[in-house]
Amino acid sequence: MKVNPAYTTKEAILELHNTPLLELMYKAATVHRENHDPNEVQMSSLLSIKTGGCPEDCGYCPQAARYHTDVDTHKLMNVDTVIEQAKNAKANGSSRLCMGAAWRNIRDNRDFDNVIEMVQAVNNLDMEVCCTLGMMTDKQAERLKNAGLFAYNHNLDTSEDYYDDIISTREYQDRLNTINNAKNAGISVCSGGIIGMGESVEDRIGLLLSYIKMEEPPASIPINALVPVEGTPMEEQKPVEIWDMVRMIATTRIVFPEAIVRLSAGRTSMSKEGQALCFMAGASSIFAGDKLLTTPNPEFNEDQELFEILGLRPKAPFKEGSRPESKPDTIIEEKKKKAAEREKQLAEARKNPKKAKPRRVVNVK
Ligand code: SAM
Ligand code: DTB
Ligand code: SF4
Repeated sequence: MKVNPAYTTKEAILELHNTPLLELMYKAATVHRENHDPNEVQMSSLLSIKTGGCPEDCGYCPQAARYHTDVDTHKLMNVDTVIEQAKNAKANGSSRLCMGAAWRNIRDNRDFDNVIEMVQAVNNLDMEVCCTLGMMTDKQAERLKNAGLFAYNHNLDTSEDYYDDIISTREYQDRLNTINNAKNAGISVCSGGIIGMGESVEDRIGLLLSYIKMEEPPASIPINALVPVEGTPMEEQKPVEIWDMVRMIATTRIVFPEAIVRLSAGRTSMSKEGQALCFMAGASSIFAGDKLLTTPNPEFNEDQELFEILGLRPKAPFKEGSRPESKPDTIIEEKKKKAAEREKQLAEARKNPKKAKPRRVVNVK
């Protein structure tokens, strides 16, 4: 994804960000039209496949176990429920499904095998599959890619300078490593941030600078407005002003002309007019459905109305890159083979109890 050569330094981006608003929007709308169809907006659905009980301390997050929020903890969803939810999302116009887990990192266990099966199944529904599962190694990224994962979401959230004020249980560099692992496996990177956490404008620009420094900036950049949740350290944060959101979206659009800029969390506090300004400023995707991961999102009907008023069309899947092939997963296949062998041996033992190998008796003295 290209970086706009006119805006690669902190000073230049800061000046751009602080341009009179209508001028900034005009610039962003122009860049948007040169690179995207302004009447197309991708609808992407979120699904929390494992909710709450997370060991991390991200100050904004209602799913961190250490904060006392109303979030109910759930273990991993089963594959059939995910398929049902994905079909629903697709029927309602979503071309992408983003599955989120409240994990610090992916672990190589049965749960991850199940996620692999979810990715295969949703990819087979002809939807872009995105996952956000916390930190990920290069091998895990390869397994997900092989299963048909289209994108991996892993946010830097804010500037490197402000990061330590928000999270202490993992480093900025850990996040950069995960993003790199996704990229190296050939997975499209989705990474962005949150505004309204008490950061300065310089921090917002600092987030963009972190992406500029990358060999390959993300194909997708979600801009979230903080959803202040009771029980989290950020419960008292003032709601983000729509003007701040528009400025951040417009600046991101101009700096990364080709990326998909996503108008993400926080839409329930925005008017239709405010959201229209965000689309004008270059946002080309929303999260659809009445729930984000754990917090509310506008109702389906409200978004339908918004699309109708503005003459927007939902975007088809795989307009940026072809659908990955879902290949069999060698680890799951190997486990299935072993289980089948065990089953065969047990069946034989039941048929010929005499021939069956005697069980080893351990003498206990
Ligand atoms: N546990 C994984 C991780 O942190 O990478 C994936 C799930 S996590 C909930 C995904 C992203 O949601 C976070 O990086 C953050 O940017 C966003 N998020 C979480 N809580 C939020 C809130 N209250 N308001 C806005 N965005 C939020
Ligand atoms: C992103 O940047 N925003 C989405 C998605 N990526 C995973 C998540 C927003 C979560 C908002 C808080 C919640 O609902 O728990
Ligand atoms: Fe856990 Fe992700 Fe929430 Fe941080 S943002 S507490 S890692 S679920």
